[in-house]
Amino acid sequence: MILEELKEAVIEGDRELVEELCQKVLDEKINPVEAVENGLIKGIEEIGRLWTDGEMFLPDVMMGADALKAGLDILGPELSKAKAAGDAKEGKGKIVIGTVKGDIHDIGKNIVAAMMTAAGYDVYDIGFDQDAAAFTNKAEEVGAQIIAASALLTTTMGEQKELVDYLKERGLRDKYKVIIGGGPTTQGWADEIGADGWAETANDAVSLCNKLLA
Ligand code: B12
Repeated sequence: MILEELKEAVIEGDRELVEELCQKVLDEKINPVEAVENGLIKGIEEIGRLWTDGEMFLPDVMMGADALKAGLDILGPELSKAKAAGDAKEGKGKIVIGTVKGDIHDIGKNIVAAMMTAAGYDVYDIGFDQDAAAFTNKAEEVGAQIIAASALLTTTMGEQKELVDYLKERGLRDKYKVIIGGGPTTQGWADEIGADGWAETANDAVSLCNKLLA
């Protein structure tokens, strides 16, 4: 099964094989959303487990992440097309997304951004290691409705609170819906810091945006 092969290729950190398999996904018209969720993500999740258990080391984790990203480069644009044929409407709203200051994890953020784009949102991705001012300035510049902040480390999730506080201090809090996500975050954390929403997966992130802007 190609999805299982994709997962294994990510775990092996075999970039060329991941690219080859992703091309095959497109050629054989396999649903790219499925390939991302049940192939690429499953692979990096397994890497996370192996790393935690001390069965894999940082260089191999990095190779796996690189292989996944190469696959996402191929499938990302197709996610948009796959959905565009369905229910997506153009110009649903503008979303600024990024990973918070001190945090370089951007795989989850990239997947969320791709799904949001696929759903018809205009997505402005400011990248990783971005402080509250960077999120805010971009949102002001493009006239966004939603600011989405990703954090993967317990040591950086506090930056999500910084963002909410930063907006409050500048009298901008009511102007934007702030949503958060990433490994260590929860709905409870979102409530605690006064964010407008939290989601566990990229699909749920899209549903959350739809709900917030309805
Ligand atoms: C890949 C990876 C890396 C790669 C990152 C590559 C990259 N470009 O992103 C590399 C090797 C560089 C790396 C580095 C580090 N990492 Co790392 N890394 C991971 C790993 C294995 C996978 C993360 C991932 O991509 N998951 C797959 C994606 C799809 O899932 P996700 O990010 O959670 O995103 C999904 C949802 O959360 C949600 N979502 C995500 N963002 C958002 C945003 C919004 C708004 C919403 C609504 C939803 C949403 O949707 C996504 C799709 O479904 C995790 C293990 C794990 N269990 O998560 C560790 C992990 C996150 N890393 C960890 C650590 C400790 C580090 C380092 C500090 C290690 C070190 N000693 O140097 C450094 C950090 C450097 C830094 N300053 O950021 C720890 C964090 C522990 C903690 N609780 O704080 C983890 C949990 C591993 C572990 N068990 O110890 N890492």
